[in-house]
Amino acid sequence: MDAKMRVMTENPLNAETPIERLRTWITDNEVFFKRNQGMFPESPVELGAWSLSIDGHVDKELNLSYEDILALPKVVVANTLECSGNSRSLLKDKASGNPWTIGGVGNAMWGGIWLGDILKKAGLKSDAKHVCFEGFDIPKGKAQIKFIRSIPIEKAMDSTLLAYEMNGEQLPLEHGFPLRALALGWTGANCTKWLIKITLITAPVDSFFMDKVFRIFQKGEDRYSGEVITQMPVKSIIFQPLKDEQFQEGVIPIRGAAYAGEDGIKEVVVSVDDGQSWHPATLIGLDVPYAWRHWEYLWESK
Ligand SMILES: Nc1nc2c(c(=O)[nH]1)N[C@H]1C(S)=C(S)[C@@H](COP(=O)(O)O)O[C@H]1N2
Ligand SMILES: [Mo]
Repeated sequence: MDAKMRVMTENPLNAETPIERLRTWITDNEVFFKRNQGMFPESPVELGAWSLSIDGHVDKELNLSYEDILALPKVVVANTLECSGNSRSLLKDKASGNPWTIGGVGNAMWGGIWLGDILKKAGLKSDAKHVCFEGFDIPKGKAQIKFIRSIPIEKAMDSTLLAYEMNGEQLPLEHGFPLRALALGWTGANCTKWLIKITLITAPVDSFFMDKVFRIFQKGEDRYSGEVITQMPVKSIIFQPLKDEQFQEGVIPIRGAAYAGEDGIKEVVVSVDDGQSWHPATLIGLDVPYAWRHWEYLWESK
């Protein structure tokens, strides 16, 4: 792994992208943020020994080899992925968890197949309402709690990818080799890595990672009563200048990326006086579904 990543924990590996490396529209694989609840194998699984099973409320159970997956129509799509804990360390109210600054997000081109294509092959029973994903990473700690989560059938049929390539390379080990889910525009927790099993179920899965975490709730509230985190809400990060960087008076470039999950970005405004006045930024670079939009504001300071 690139030594320049900011490693928060080693076992399991949790590391954020150095801020300067967020400045390209595509985030390089070697510095793309890595977020793990459990331990993944130190070396890649033998592809011959790997398969993906699809079971539960389907007409026909499937067991697909890596070759079967490669034989399906390939798509390559952009997707900005963010951990829902990103920017946590910048909150005024302290929140527990990995102390992300703004590097828990990245944008990549992902190659793979539509999950909907496989689900159509399996045939959905009429009561199949949620799609549950299981990876083969090993839970950490005594509790042995696996990272198990599900997404609604509509999202699974409409815009969820099973990816085996990341930025033109084979999906890296840390990012879920050989296959991961990507619910496009939804937070990282909806994108299970190291997939081995997909189960069609009738309601959201009853699991620790569905019920106790990745929900929106306030301090002191019952976690289970909170809404499950799905799409990424609108947000912008600033990756230039860096925090505490000093300038002479003159033109100071302010640059960042804005993203809104399944929605596009229409405009970005910037304030350099604590919100008293706002200035339109220029949107730059590619404008592609599910990908962040880069922007720039040239601040003429005096
Ligand atoms: N199997 C498995 N999938 C997982 C996780 C995990 O711990 N195990 N972590 C999730 C979380 S919380 C995030 S933010 C993303 C991070 O993806 P990345 O490490 O490829 O950036 O993976 C998700 N998928
Ligand atoms: Mo996450």
